[in-house]
Amino acid sequence: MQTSNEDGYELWLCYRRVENDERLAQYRAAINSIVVLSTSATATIIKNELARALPALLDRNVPFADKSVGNALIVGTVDEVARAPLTLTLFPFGEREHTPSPWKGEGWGEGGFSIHSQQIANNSFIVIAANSAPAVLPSVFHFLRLLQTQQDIRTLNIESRPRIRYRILAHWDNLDGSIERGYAGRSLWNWDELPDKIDARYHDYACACASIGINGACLNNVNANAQSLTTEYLEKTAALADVFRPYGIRVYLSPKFTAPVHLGGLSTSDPRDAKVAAWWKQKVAEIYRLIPDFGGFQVKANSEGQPGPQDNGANHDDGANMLAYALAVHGGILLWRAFVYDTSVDADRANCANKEFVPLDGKFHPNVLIQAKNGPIDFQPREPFHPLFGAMPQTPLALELQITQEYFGQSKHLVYLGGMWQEVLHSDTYAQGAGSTVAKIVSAPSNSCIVGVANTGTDRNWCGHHFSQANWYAFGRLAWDYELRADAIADEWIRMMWSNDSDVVDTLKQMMLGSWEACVNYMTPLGLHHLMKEHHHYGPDPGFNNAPRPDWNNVYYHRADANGLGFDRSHTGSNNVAMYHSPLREQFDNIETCPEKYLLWFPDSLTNLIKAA
Ligand code: GCW
Repeated sequence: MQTSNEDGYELWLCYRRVENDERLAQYRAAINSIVVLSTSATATIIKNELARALPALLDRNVPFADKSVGNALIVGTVDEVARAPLTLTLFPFGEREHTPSPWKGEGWGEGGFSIHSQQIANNSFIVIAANSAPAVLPSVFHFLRLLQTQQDIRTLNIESRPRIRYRILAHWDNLDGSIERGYAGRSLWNWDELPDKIDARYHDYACACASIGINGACLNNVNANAQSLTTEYLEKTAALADVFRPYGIRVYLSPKFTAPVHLGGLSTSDPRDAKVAAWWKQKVAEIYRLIPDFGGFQVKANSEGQPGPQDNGANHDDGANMLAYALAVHGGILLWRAFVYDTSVDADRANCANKEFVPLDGKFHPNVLIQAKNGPIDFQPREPFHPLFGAMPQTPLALELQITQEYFGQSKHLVYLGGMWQEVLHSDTYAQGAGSTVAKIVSAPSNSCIVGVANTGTDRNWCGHHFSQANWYAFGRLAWDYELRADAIADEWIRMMWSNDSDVVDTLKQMMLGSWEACVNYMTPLGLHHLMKEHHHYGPDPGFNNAPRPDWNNVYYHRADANGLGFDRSHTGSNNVAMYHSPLREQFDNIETCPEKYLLWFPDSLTNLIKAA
């Protein structure tokens, strides 16, 4: 099927005839037939995708064969390739990586794959060999990407493996079909029709995720509804998990912390209460009976009105460990969000999470990850990295990014976020000396996780705007490999989505690559932040001063008065700078050395300047 993908439905998985004649001839010569060795459920998906892609790209029929005869594409796991009736040699990568992973069950080594060219007699083969069945699908998409972007495939020698183990899309989808901070229609999950009716779109969603290496989806809003844990809803979730499984995607849920009261009829949700722990243990066991590969929970507790352990005088570690314990026996993880800002803890919201969580370092069960947003306030157009990264050396930290453009003009503004995420990932925390980047902390060789708040919905083009798709794409690509550059990701997305024509590529790339900085400049320049209109967060409202608590007011953040503007987080102010390691804390503290982009975020800047003048 060859389409123009004008409505955007096919995302970056649209396959157009290769425009470059020389490349087209090369691809036609290299791929006379396809041999899919896998027999897993994923094999059908792979075959369907190759049957859709290759005839369209090559503009001619490419038959499937049981064994290779001529120049062929061979696809399978390392084991399958080794057993295949072919005289193929196995490549070093396959052998090296085919060792037990550091984790029980699926490890990131199992997510790896290689794509190698081999010459046997007069025949050439392209062998795609993945370390496990779920990894075969992403590896096939990697190969298709080479063709979509018109790369030279004569001598392939590619090895790839994810740098982060859990790569999850978090959907802030409510059970009534609405989406918190969603700008692309309704929720993709039709809870009323599940589990009986399986929308074909669920498959297309999973396929798109698998194509960029995403391996998890948290289905419901972190502002959770206890109903999602009822048997009725778990059966619906199980139906989605069944769809996603062959695509290598596990489902996660956001539980309501007070579910034992709402659903279990208990009088308390205190995590230290044995009856509460027993209720969760049973609930989690029920989930795993229905969904044997359930990923785990993502919890928002004691944050913005959500219940949590502190309501009963317990703390985050009590709550997290109780849930983590219930999940651990089944291999699940617990993502406990650090998005807390109780201003009785500290008047500066940027200080709150560190004050609550740093003292708990080392107290969490091994399957707990503390999940922090990229910055300490709230997904603003520009923030410095969250000082929790580098402050909890004994605890795995997950990085949460927001793909949906809540504070970025939503689905109306073209803002490509790849550059921002690259900046965050490569920020040096100096926690263990130079080179302790956020990326390194997040990808530590224990549990590692990155979460992106999804921008998908029922709009025909999935994301509300074709260009917003690039952010879903960039999240997946960076989650797989944070060493990829944002401009290279934009380049490949444009080629796959729009065209390989150099004018198109150059023009669109220029628009995309300049868009984040432009957004920062027209929305929150020099580190100003939280100026958007309350509730919907679209457009400016710097004068807003009517919120029920001071830190929900915009004037609280910019502090503009007759003397200047900006939030003083220096040692003369909230001393947030002290939460960063040297030399950053000194650098941020001083107006002379603070990077201009944070001038109104950290130092007592303009006030000082004016006083000095
Ligand atoms: O950015 C804020 C959003 C809330 C969101 C919250 C969070 C899900 O405005 O809508 O709630 O962050 O991350 O929990």
